[in-house]
Amino acid sequence: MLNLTGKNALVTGIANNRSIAWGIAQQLHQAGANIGITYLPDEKGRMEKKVAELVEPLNPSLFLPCDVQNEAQIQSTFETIAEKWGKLDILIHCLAFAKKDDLSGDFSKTTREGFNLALEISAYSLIQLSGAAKPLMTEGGSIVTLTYLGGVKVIPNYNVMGIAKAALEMNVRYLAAELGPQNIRVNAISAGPIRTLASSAVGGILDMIHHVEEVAPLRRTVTQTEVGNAAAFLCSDLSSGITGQVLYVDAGYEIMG
Ligand code: 0WD
Repeated sequence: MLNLTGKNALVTGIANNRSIAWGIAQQLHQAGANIGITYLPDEKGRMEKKVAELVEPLNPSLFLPCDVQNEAQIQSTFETIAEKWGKLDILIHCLAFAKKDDLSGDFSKTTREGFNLALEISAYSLIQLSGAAKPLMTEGGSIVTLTYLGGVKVIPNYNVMGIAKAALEMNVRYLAAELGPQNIRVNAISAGPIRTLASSAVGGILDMIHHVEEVAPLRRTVTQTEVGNAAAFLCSDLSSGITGQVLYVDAGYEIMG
């Protein structure tokens, strides 16, 4: 049975009730995990308030600001985990960012600044967070990140984020190779398109969703809960032999020609 009792799980990337990370946090909680949440802080504290209200039913034992562009905040997050939890078992990396201008139009117009920003937040951050998690995963662990088919195939308008996802998927393999001897597994879920704040920045996302509904074997898109269930599996002992993989949770769309 899928049981995460006694596991400490840090979930990043909850912005609102549509966030994939919210679907994941709920399923980890339901499986019995002790939950810690990080949020992206803003100057007026709006995000903190909004996310705090949303996650209250999960009774998180840690609730911390963590902007992955801020080294000090990352360090402080993991210092708090060391102090309050002692060990970490599960890390959910569920965040990405690119400027809206870089998510439509000509890919060749991507600026150096836009490229660096997208790659830093969406791909480098997995290296940073995994590096910080490594010494705390003293009983082994599971790291799960979120990727998209646009990192493997050209999807209209996904542009620079496709490059970031390609880098992210390769990060998964290199991290899995390094951390495997410590029984830390690293995997990605490649989710089908879901309407969220982040995906609404991608030009033509609704067309893509309709296309998936017509073409995918299951003739529909997937839900945050379905992604959450797959994440819970990847975080549990049921997947103990799986690392360095990209698991498609996309109603089968990826296999279609
Ligand atoms: O169709 C989709 N929605 C898919 C999303 C299909 C396949 C994959 N994904 C991926 C995304 O690329 C991302 O990696 O899933 C992950 C989660 O995205 P989401 O749930 O679609 O989007 P959202 O609810 O917006 O959560 C992403 C969050 C940010 O939200 P906003 O919209 O405020 O940028 O990532 C967080 C933030 O909470 N985030 C950061 N967290 C820490 N530091 C940072 C940062 N610098 N920047 C963004």
